Amino acid sequence: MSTSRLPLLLAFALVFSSCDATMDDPNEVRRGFIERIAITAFPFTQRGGGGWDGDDRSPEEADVYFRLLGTNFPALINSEEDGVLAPGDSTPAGGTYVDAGAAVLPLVYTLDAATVPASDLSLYRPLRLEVKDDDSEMIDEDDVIAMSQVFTLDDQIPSVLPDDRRVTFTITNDAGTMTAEITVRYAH
Ligand SMILES: [Ca+2]
Ligand SMILES: [Ca+2]
Ligand SMILES: [Ca+2]
Repeated sequence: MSTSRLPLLLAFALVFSSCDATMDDPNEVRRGFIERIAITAFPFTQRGGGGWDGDDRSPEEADVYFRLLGTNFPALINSEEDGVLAPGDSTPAGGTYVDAGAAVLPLVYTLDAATVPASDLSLYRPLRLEVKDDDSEMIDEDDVIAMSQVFTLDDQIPSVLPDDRRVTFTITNDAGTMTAEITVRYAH
């Protein structure tokens, strides 16, 4: 190789490496798409020890869906109403695990950005995950099983982003009785 070409090759190498750095730079991230929420633990009984349906009928296990809340109502995402898929769902609607106990953990909900537009989120929006028991056939309103601590997607960006920009992080409630893993695909 002629030595006269070396500076040119070095210049190309620098250009390509700086492109890579830009693509993977966490500072370039602007939005996050929530793709998956997996509830890995939640209280199987109410504080007094009773079941979630409280009517002495069996089964008493909770009928679990989630709402993703901003600082104000209404919910940004409601898994019961917003086309969130749970395994076994035959239609895009659904999003509730009926009579969910330890045997079915984790409760996995899959969010498709095409059907759940609200899964595209600003990085700085304060968010909370609310886990609820569906009581649609009863007079009472649905029970709140657990409410997570407030988080933002910006808080969860690692210093080095993986190539596919998918990151899974864990959130919990104050009491530590509910944990959920949230998978986000970060985007520019
Ligand atoms: Ca209930
Ligand atoms: Ca039930
Ligand atoms: Ca219920």
